[in-house]
Amino acid sequence: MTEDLVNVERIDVSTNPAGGCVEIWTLNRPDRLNALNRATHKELIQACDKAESDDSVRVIVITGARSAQEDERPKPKAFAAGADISEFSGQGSDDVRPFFENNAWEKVWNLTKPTIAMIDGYALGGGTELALSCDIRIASEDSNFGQPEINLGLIPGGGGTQRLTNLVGYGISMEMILTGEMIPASRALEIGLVNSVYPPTELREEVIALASRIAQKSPYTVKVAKRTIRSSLDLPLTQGILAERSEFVALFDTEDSSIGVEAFLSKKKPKWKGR
Ligand code: CO8
Repeated sequence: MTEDLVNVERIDVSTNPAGGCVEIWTLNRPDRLNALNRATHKELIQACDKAESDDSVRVIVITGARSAQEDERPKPKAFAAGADISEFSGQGSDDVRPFFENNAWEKVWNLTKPTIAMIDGYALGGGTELALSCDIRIASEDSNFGQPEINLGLIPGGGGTQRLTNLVGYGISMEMILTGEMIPASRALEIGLVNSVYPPTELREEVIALASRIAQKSPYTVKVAKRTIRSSLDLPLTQGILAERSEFVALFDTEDSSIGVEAFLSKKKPKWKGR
């Protein structure tokens, strides 16, 4: 592990077209439960820019580092225990506005490539929100989620009031944000906050397997699917259906749709071109 606050690791998996990879971004402040300070935000934003412009990156996984277990008092496991609260002290709205207007949560949300949050431990406040900025959330049985900002006299500021509500519904989102209470992974699974829960020892393998399955699809079609599903969050149903039709029809002009259809008909595996 390097000294980077966001450690970027390229995992070679079988991709189609070949030569791609899954990137794992590890938030690397385990002694602070991977709390997201300004420097970490900056590195997350840089990682987004790099991955977006690198065609070989097919899927991005975001996770948190663990503190050394040989420490006298090892810190608990965390995806991220939120924004770094020590940076809030003495700040007024004019101090924080520029930072929050250009934030890593939206940058991750706006990535055109698929993203998976791999959560093992605490995901609180901005940590839950970072997971919510990803497309898919997979957690270990040891994970806990929450929006405890209310206990600081704040509300979620990284999209939690909106993305959490979209994902789990109005009533549960209200309960989580107004009480600030944590929920375990089992409850997060029940309410649809995470897609799956695994024993901690199996988490990484399962997430890489999932990312690899996605990396076998045409990267072009994956992007179109992501933006079309995303549009359902902003558009009324009738307009969303029209948007889907337009994206669907346009795909018939791509090489990959011809490749996919012909491969099916000749009972072969498609070899995507990514266009
Ligand atoms: N910020 C800074 N330091 C933290 C944070 C944090 N969010 N969370 C934990 N730490 C530090 C602790 O201070 C402690 O430091 P030290 O060892 O020097 O005393 C170390 O991490 C280990 O933590 P604890 O000793 O507290 O561990 P415990 O097992 O006792 O408790 C908890 C673990 C329950 C996770 C506890 O640490 C906790 O409650 N943390 C704070 C959680 C929280 O309130 N998060 C919300 C922060 S506000 C926020 O996220 C707003 C998001 C806005 C996003 C806007 C985007 C545009």
